[in-house]
Amino acid sequence: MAVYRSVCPLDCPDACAVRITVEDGHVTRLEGDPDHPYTRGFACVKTARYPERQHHPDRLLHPQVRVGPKGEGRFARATWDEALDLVAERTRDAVDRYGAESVLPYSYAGTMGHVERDHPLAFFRALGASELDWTICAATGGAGWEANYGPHKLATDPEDLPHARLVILWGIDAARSHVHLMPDVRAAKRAGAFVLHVDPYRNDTTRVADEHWQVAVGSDTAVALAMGHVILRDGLEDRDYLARHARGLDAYRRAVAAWTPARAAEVSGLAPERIEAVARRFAEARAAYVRIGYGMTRNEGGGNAVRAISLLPALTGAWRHRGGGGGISTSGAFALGTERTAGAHLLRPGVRVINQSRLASALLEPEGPPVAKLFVFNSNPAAVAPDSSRVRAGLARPDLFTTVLEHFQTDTADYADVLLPATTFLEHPDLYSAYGHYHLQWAEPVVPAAGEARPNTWVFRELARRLGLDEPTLAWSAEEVARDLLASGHPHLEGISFERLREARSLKLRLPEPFRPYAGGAHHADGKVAFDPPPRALAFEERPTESFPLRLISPPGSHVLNTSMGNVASLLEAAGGEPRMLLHPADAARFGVRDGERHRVVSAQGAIVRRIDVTDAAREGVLIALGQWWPKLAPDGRGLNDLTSERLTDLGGGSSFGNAVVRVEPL
Ligand SMILES: Nc1nc2c(c(=O)[nH]1)N[C@H]1C(S)=C(S)[C@@H](COP(=O)(O)OP(=O)(O)OC[C@H]3O[C@@H](n4cnc5c(=O)[nH]c(N)nc54)[C@H](O)[C@@H]3O)O[C@H]1N2
Ligand SMILES: Nc1nc2c(c(=O)[nH]1)N[C@H]1C(S)=C(S)[C@@H](COP(=O)(O)OP(=O)(O)OC[C@H]3O[C@@H](n4cnc5c(=O)[nH]c(N)nc54)[C@H](O)[C@@H]3O)O[C@H]1N2
Ligand code: SF4
Ligand SMILES: [Mo]
Repeated sequence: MAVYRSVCPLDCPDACAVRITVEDGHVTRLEGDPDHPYTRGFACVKTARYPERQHHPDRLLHPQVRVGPKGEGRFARATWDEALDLVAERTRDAVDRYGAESVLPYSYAGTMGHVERDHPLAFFRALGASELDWTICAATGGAGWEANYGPHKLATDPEDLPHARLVILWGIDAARSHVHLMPDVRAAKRAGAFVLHVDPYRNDTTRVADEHWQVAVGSDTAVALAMGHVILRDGLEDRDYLARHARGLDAYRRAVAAWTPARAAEVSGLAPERIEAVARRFAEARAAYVRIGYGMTRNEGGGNAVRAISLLPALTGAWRHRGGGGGISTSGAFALGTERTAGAHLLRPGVRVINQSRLASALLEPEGPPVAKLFVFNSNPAAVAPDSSRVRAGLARPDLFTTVLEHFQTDTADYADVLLPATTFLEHPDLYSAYGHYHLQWAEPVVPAAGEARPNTWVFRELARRLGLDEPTLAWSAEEVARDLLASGHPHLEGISFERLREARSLKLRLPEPFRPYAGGAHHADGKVAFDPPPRALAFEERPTESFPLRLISPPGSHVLNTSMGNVASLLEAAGGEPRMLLHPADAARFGVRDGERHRVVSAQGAIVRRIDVTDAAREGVLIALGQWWPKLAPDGRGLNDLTSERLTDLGGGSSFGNAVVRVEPL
């Protein structure tokens, strides 16, 4: 038996340092690293089950080539040479016939490792393929943040959070989606901080809160502007901070004048006195901390919501106080030299960019050349991309050639022409940054690859060779990629050599001491926080109607991570055996919903069958879907995204999963 160190690769802000127990070549245990200052000895319930996923009997072990119709998922075993020769030949065909932009990589965050996630992009850029704009998750929130603060998202160091005097968890279910934040929230609370949770869904995170604002979906901008209204009306702003570090305050002042707490109360359903009281408390606390989640970014007004909320700590100068400020992501501090490893130097000017949230349209109604060659890795678009029935129709196109590189035969893999087995984080080395803390990590393989599984980077190196791409960076090893990433020369990486990182496995960034991001202004060219143009509380275009009276949202499932753990039996069982939704008793009475039974949920895009639990944990008017399941493992074989549309958000061109309006019918 041996215990090795590794890093959880899942798309989660915590990027945990983990300890892996290996017995006779088998991974038998995964635990949080007790010595890591952020992980502090615990992993989450999902990843603790990774050994079951690692040795799952359904792991893909060999390359395969489709034999049945697309979507049926019947394959015959092939050798790597046969499979890669075929993929190379069909890629060359597509390029010859329609130009290189007919090739599209579809990837996202199956692994957050910079080697296995980002380096493959260099292959596609060397080829001149269409670019994929990563909009499915963080684009709206990022665009909102950057509109205020400029590039490079920074956040208060979570390790300073215990010093906050007031904590707002806004549109985040941290007890599920960011579990390692919770000990620090509790520490702040023990030291006397007031904790507010803002979420239409009363969940595990709400339990630590002193107060819960069960707001209407999409009403956050109005509420945050009303808080700004109270702060300015009562003269509670930090005038010195604003004079030095803000621009556009006059425009903001005029905009919030219209947003009285009474008006915000009408939109949000909150009592105006609660908005008044918390706004004053927020300013008076000085060290007020607002952790913004992605929940409120997943609708058509999400970018403005992030802007309105994240201006509050600037308005009161909270950034200047230890533990104050907040954030949506720490990712901007890592300052890795990603340009060459991801092939930015190979990008052709004007190359077609395809928005990932509109995959269905890109496949079915392309602007420009058709997508003839699709390459999917680190993602499961047949499940996670909006408007799945159209995504499936696109994937079923007979003239499309699709390669899928995966651990398992997902719903997406069922549509592959060539299905290739990928290694897991326990089988390949990688470098990890984080979006919830400031530790950089390196991990090495702890077990040999299952069957003939290969790293993504190996596959693209082989394809580059077959396609005659002689760009030298494409042949880089993981270590060469890591060395180049670390060589950006940014002060945060000073003294972090590859050798030191390999030895230590985890090193905290060299942040200025004390670390008070935005205390001295923002990253716009003029160094100011931008209050202009003021955030706008938009009336949604898509509103509940008589036919579709309920808003559908999909907070994180406690036992799954997107669809990545979606075939781990013990987790599915712990999550209730099948996907579930929650509905308020008043809505249940209105629509004839019987507690715990299956119903049909219908939107303008499609219909699925789900079991619905009746509970006032859901806000009235909101149907809550708990976590994403593999469509083919749901009772009706359909996924949540049969109900969602390709509508984009107000900023960043993001997906709008929380925008859908639906009705519920008896079966
Ligand atoms: N257990 C678990 N953890 C995860 C994931 C998972 O699937 N499962 N996914 C990971 C990924 S990829 C991501 S991006 C993060 C996302 O994690 P979070 O940042 O927590 O974001 P969401 O999951 O989108 O939603 C968070 C909360 O926002 C609420 N919400 C929805 N609409 C609104 C609104 O209009 N206003 C307000 N105020 N709240 C709203 C939801 O009810 C939910 O409780 O979690 C990561 N961690
Ligand atoms: N309705 C609705 N849809 C949503 C959301 C929602 O809240 N509601 N959330 C959205 C969000 S926040 C996100 S981030 C996306 C997530 O979308 P994705 O990034 O597609 O995440 P997963 O569904 O977890 O699928 C990741 C896949 O990558 C594979 N994988 C993991 N590691 C590797 C590797 O090293 N190599 C290869 N080749 N494959 C690997 C896994 O096996 C898994 O099948 O979904 C979005 N979709
Ligand atoms: S999913 Fe998040 S909390 Fe769970 S082990 Fe991975 S990084 Fe840690
Ligand atoms: Mo995400």
